[in-house]
Amino acid sequence: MRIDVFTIFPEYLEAALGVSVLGRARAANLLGVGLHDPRDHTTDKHRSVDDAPLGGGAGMVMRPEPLFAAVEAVAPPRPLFLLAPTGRRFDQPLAAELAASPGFSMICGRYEGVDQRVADHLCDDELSVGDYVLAGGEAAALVVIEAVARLVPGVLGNDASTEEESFAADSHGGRVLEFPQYTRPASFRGLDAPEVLRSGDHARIARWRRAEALRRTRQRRPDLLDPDRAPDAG
Ligand code: JCQ
Repeated sequence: MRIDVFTIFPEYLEAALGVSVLGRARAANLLGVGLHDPRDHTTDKHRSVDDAPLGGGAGMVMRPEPLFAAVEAVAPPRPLFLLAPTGRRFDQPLAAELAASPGFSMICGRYEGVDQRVADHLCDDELSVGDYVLAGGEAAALVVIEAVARLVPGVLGNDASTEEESFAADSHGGRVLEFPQYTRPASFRGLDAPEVLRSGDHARIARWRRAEALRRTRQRRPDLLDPDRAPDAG
C-alpha cells in the first residue's frame, strides 16, 4: 500500500510513522509513505505557502500554487483527499475500503484554511476525522494512516483481532462496540472478573460477549444500531 502526504511539517509525520505498528509496516515494505513539502515548490525568496484572504478577514490561507506544483511533481496515488472539518466523515468502512486499495494521498491544510481551488480542482474529495478544528491536517492524516494501515494484511500479527473489535461488522452486518476484556488476575483488589470468562464453556463465553457488546452499544452508541437516532440525522 502506498500513501502520499503533502505537508509543510513532514518531520511531524515522519516521527510518528517511524515507531510501533506503522514503523514495522514500513520496514517490512507493507506500507510506503511519501512525504512532500509544498514549501519546496515555492518560487519567492521567503518561500511563503500562505497569504491573506481575498476579500479581507483574519488569518492566513494556504496559497494554491505550491500545493498544485507539489502534487503535479509526483503524480501521487489517487484518490487525493484534502483533510478538513468540512469533509466526508472518515469511518471504519472507509478505512476498510482504502486498505483494500493500492493507495491514496492526502493534503494537510494549515492556517485558517486552503484556497478553495485546491479542493475543487486538485483533490478528489475532502475527509474529516471528526467534528472539531485542528491547527492543521497532520494529526488527521496520522489518524487515517493508522486506521487504514492496521487493516492491510500482514501489518498486525493477528488478522483475527481486526474482525472482532469495535466497529467491525457483526454477524448481522451491523456495527457494534467491542465487548469488555479482562486478563489475570481474576480477582484484583477485590474486583472480580466475570465468572463466565473462567468457566471454560466457549459457547457460553461467546454468547456473553455478544450480549455485552449489544448492551454497551445500546447504552453508549444507539446511533450505530439505528442511524435515525444519530444526533445529526435529518
Ligand atoms: C480534519 N477534522 C478536523 C483545519 C482548515 C483545509 O482547511 C483546514 C484544515 C484543517 C485541518 O483539519 C482539521 C480536521 N478533520 O481540522 C482548518
